Amino acid sequence: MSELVKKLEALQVEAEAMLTKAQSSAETEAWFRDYLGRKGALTNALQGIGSLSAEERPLIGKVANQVKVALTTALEARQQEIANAEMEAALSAEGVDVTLPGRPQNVGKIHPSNAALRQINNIFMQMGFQVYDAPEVETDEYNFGLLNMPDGHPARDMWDTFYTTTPGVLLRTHTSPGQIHAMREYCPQPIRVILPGKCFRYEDVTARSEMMFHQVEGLVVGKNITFSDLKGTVVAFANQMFGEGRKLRFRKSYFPFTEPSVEVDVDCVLCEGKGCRVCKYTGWLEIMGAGMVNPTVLHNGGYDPAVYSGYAFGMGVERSAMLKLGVDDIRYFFSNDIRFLERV
Ligand code: 2NL
Repeated sequence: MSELVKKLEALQVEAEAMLTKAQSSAETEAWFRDYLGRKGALTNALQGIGSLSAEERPLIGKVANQVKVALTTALEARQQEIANAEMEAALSAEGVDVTLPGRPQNVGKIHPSNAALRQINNIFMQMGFQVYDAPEVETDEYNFGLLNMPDGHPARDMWDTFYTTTPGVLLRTHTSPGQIHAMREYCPQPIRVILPGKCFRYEDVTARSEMMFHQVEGLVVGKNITFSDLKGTVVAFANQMFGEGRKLRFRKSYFPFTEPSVEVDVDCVLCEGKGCRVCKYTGWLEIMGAGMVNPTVLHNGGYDPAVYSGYAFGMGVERSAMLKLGVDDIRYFFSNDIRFLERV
């Protein structure tokens, strides 16, 4: 009997010693199999219990139970230690050092077309112009007919046009049809509007022309509006857009919807008139077309040309941005090259 008790006590000592060597959950599981499992050392040691006398059996049973409880308690304690250690290790391995510097994020930027468009809008809004919004899909009548270009008018060739499959419906080639809408909406009140937006031309895409681009057009209609008003407005605009003290040049030109018509140049912002790549060595940059609204167009808008007069102008937004920034290819604006979008 005392032999079996000694055996059990020795087993406990050994098992406890082995348990301290277990370093992981897997190792404590193996230890459990070795000592407490169905085929473990404790079960093994108790195999001889059947041959013991009825007096001896309860004592051995009691000792065996004490050993089992002691080992089970020790196992739980060891498991807890290991779990804590594993948690510690995981925390220090995955730990976040909040004092490290952050990674810089790419922030979005206003597209250069929209930036230029907003700048132009702001300059005219400060001068009392209202922004008027109009459709990009138009009728032949609004895009050409009411602008003094009836069917077969040779000036229609100035605009290569995207037609839709619906007869008489097209993508506007300029923002001018919106000005007719504005006149018909506001007539007979005086008007001072600008019309920013997309225009479409059926053209080969080159460094100088895209099939979609933005325009800003302005229209002023009232009594006693003169060419001087147009000049004063254009000078004020050019000084804000291209820099104070710009020289301006008005050249005679032709548009079917204005008479007289002019094209406006500023002295080159890059070379200040000396001649460079951007101004093609002329010293001048063309910034807009303009003129006094043709009486036929005033009449089409609902205004009596004997009582009312007006001026109008139009400019390409990407073109203006290219001149200001010295960009030499309009395709950069619409090719989504992040290097361009970030730089300008
Ligand atoms: C250019 C020239 C221009 C207009 C647009 C206009 C509109 C109406 C009546 C009269 Cl409703 N004129 N617009 C006038 C002159 C020039 O644009 O080179 N644009 C890029």
